[in-house]
Amino acid sequence: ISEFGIAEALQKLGINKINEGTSTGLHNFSSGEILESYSPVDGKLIGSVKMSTAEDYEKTIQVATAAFKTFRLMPAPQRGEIVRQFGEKLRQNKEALGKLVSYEMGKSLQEGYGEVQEMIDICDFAVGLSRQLHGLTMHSERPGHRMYEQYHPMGVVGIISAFNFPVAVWAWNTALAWICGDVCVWKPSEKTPLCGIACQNIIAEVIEENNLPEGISCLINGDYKLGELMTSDARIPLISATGSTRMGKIVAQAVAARLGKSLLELGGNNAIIVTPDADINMTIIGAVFGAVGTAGQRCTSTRRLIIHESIFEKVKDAIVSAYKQLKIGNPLDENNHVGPLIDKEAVIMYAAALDKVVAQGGTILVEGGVLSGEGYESGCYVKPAIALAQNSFEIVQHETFAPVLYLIKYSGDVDNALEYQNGVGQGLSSAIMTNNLREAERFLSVVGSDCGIANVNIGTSGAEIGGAFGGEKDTGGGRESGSDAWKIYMRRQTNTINYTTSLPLAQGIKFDL
Ligand code: UN1
Repeated sequence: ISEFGIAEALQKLGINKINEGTSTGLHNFSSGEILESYSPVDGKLIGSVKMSTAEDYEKTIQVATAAFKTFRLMPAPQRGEIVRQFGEKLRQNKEALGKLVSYEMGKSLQEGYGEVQEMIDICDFAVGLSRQLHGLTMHSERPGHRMYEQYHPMGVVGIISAFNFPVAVWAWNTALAWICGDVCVWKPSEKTPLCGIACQNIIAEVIEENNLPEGISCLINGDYKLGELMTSDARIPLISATGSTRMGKIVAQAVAARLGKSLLELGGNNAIIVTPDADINMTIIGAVFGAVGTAGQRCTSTRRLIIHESIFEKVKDAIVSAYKQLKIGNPLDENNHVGPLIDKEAVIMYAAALDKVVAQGGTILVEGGVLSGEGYESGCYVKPAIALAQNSFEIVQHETFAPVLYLIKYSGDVDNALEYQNGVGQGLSSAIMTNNLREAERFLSVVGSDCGIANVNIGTSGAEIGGAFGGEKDTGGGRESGSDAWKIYMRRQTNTINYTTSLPLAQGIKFDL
């Protein structure tokens, strides 16, 4: 471990052997059971976290609710200054946090650093936005009246995040929520609890240095039961949840039952359409990174390549030979392309998907398998696999969170490819590889991709923070990060002001007393 500087990283981030899983920024406490975090990289215990009980949760929500009462009074640009300082701390901790992300989650070191970079980027974005929380002004139909809208802070934002982006997704939500004047309560994935502790330690410094109300950033740790406390809690007006479609449906129903708002970022089943006019070299780079990056555990990972029959053999041969170059191993070693899956459960799902695609009529083009022996002791390393499949196979319709890529052949024009592309439950990310303007525009048009993200000559993963991130259908419909995604963190108020001495009614209604 020491050769990768993990021990130093843990020390820099204030991670102990046993950590309190509940934090209100200035106080850390917890009375629950111990959750151990093992690295998928080498199978070793990294550290433990004491989980939050229902009582710990209750204390936390009370502190958060109280913090909101003062934090909402701070002018938005001053809140932006707090986020700016948080971004600075992230810059100072980029190496340590990136290493922890890589070691606890298993993504490559470059991707670990990239994730921290996304946090820094969203902080910068939020700082500028803190002076731009604009509402519109409208022309009133009544003389001597003025109409406008304003956005007010909403309250406590509950964040439930997934293991695959253990730090960035939290930052996308918090950086925006904070400039909007909200306070946050975060439940990270049970699979990456130490990343949560590290982030909370970083923001706690900013809270302390600025004498901010304790509770603007809270951390809780626990399983789905803690999530249920959050989703059913009317003191949390917005729940932002990232994870599986199955989890999202449970969250959405619980939040809707109390008429709360939810922001859902759920599964993807992302495809790249490769047309006869595609640049094959670009296609291969985009497809391979999309399919094997983060070991296929991004919600934007490329799961399907929909290839025109006229170039099918050429693309197939090129991608099969590219897969032969892939080095699988310790993700902290920058010579490796593919790290481990998150845990053994994920390995079982990966293996089951490969069995299923064969049982359902598919053909394996690049053999999968679980690796064993030196360097693979954790049992979480698998070979990225490729199968020839039909879009209609049940397994192809399903999001398998692993490096399994399906090649699907289409004939005729791009509309046939679009039918496959859109013919799945999920609607997160999509891409077309083509130099043909007509095909590209068709793909982006109203009859084109039905996804929240549609790219031309770029793969499906690796979105920048400046755009709104999210998707339709089973992906849940939420948008976070850039563009105007901030609006969901605020409540909109329409104001009409009458500066005359009479009271005319709208719609010309007469009401004489
Ligand atoms: C996710 O997988 O949950 O587009 C988010 C990307 C990243 C975010 C992925 N910026 O791949």
